[in-house]
Amino acid sequence: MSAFASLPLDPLRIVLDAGAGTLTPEGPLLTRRMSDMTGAFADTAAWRQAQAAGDPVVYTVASSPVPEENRELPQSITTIYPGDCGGELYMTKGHQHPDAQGEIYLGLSGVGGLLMFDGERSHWIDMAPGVIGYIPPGWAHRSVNVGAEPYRFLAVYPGCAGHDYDWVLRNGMGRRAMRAADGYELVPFGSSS
Ligand code: PAN
Ligand code: ZN
Repeated sequence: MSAFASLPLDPLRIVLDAGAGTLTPEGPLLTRRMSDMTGAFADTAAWRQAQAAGDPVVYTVASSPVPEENRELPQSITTIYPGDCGGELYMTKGHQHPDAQGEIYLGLSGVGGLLMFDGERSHWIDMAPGVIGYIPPGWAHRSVNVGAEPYRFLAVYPGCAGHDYDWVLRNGMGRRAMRAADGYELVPFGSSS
């Protein structure tokens, strides 16, 4: 991510459009489709079927140009679309910061959940517009859309944090968020019902 600027970056005015899910000026935009979610959803048959049936976009991440470099403070807006895969609600891949650093999320639109796991304990925060979810150092984190509209949030994190996705594949996230009649239900990670 060092392709943007030689350090230090100049002061920057960034416009957040919560309705569009954009930060202007823009940095990189990531699009995560079902085919990018290897190992994430418990029901692998449903996951393969979803790829064959159009490989839908599960979420996007729009960043500002602030680079992921030591001492910088990058920001991004994640938009998770509504849906489920075998009953498991659409979510981010989830990661641990290899350099244990805290992070804040601010809900912008829709409703979601911030699932955290420290290897032993899991913690869930209900997210909505105006809610700040605080992720302490050492807690892996994954976001889930629990509603019928796109769930969108701003993330701000230290540029040195890094993103370890394999940690979640090795250790899980403690729980999974499944669609339920009254919204969502959290179940043990090893179970999908
Ligand atoms: C967020 C996440 C973003 C996408 O900006 O990176 O929501 O989730 P995954 O990285 O798990 O695909 C963040 O936590 N940054 O540190
Ligand atoms: Zn993070």
